[in-house]
Amino acid sequence: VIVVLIVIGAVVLGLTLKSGFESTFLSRCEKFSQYDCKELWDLFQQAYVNKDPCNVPVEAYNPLIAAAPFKPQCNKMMFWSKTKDVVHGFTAKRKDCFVTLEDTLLGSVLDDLTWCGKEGSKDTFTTGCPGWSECENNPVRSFWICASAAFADVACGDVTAMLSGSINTPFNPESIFASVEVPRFKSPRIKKLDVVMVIQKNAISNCNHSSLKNLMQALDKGITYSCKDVSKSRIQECGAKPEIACGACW
Ligand code: AVW
Repeated sequence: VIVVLIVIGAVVLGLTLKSGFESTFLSRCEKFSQYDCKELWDLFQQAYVNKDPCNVPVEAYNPLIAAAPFKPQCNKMMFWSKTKDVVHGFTAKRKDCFVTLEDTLLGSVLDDLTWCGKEGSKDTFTTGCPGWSECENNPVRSFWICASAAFADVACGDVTAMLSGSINTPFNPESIFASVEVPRFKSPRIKKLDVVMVIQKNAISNCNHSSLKNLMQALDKGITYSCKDVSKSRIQECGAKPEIACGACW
């Protein structure tokens, strides 16, 4: 009898205990009201669970994104490449100015997480998953490509992108910004792209960098381009001083 009870107990526990990953997903999700987080968790899992972790296509996340679609927020949408910390440090304080993908429900729920499934298992794993470029169709990379595409698809008005002056190729064709987002910027829905080059002491490039010519050429005809070199300290100052108007930050 005791053995039977222990077995039943273990099974019940196994069915009800949430993994740390699921708890993180749900608790981050619940900070946004109006969504059924358990439903989103189920749709999320369906994209990669019980699959070879190198065989999760970008489209696998379409049902998830359809259930929590990105809202167009004209003139406030912020893109970035290799400037994650500066951008999020800023947008966390100035939600009145800009929204990034990582400030939306799905972006914030999955930010900085790693996950994958395994053939023959209904579990979510957080270790032993393929690295970002280990195989193309890995669960993490496919999610960020799918989400970035959907976020760029609804961009409108004047959009902003923060690029890094501390790297050799601020507009890198391999980046999500260049390969997924810029190609979806369409006139007349988008009027203007404002590039902010984040300049630190160690800067090696700025708005004059040749890769930005490629950005200009990649832009849909009809979208105006601008670029400004802005020091990291000025961006931080604007984050710290809500009295500075968004339009006066740089
Ligand atoms: P990024 P993107 N390993 O700074 O233009 C793990 O290069 O590509 O900028 N994760 C990675 C790797 C890697 N090697 N490379 C990229 N990532 C993930 C969404 C990681 O989460 C927004 F809308 C890293 O923080 C931006 O406009 C993120 O991709 C645009 O995509 C960005 O890498 C930035 O993509």
